[in-house]
Amino acid sequence: MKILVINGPNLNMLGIREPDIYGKQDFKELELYIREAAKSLGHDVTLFQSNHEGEIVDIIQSAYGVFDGIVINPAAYTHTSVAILDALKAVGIPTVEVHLSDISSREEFRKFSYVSMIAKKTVYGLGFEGYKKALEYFCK
Ligand code: CA2
Repeated sequence: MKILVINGPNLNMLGIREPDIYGKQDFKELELYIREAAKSLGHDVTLFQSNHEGEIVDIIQSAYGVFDGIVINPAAYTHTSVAILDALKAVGIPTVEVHLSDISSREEFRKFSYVSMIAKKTVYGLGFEGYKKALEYFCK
């Protein structure tokens, strides 16, 4: 399947700080992991990362009629962005949400996710492996 993987703000800084929460590996290693996981599952994957909410809305809109599925880690926008939720609703592309950390056991503000309102599945607390689990959803 054609899958668009979107990573949100600050994920490009992985490995630089907070290794206890997000692990020691950097963003390049995450992208390599996602590419290899997608290949092993037979998916055609496109990767996108942005620190800007509007750019994430734009890439979701441009996915309409092009991609069969979206895997998204909206990062901090998870907890704030009605715009990203609305874009996902607008395109109607099946979406799986991923978080590296266990957002259910961190600060109160991380427990709520707008994207979870539309996501077919949410995977959290599994580190890089969460992206593979998300890609596996599209093998069904
Ligand atoms: O656990 C996740 O994947 C998050 O989506 C990561 C976001 C956070 O705002 C969400 O609540 C949960 C943060 C992305 C990266 O943040 C960094 C912080 C310090 C050093 C490097 C990256």
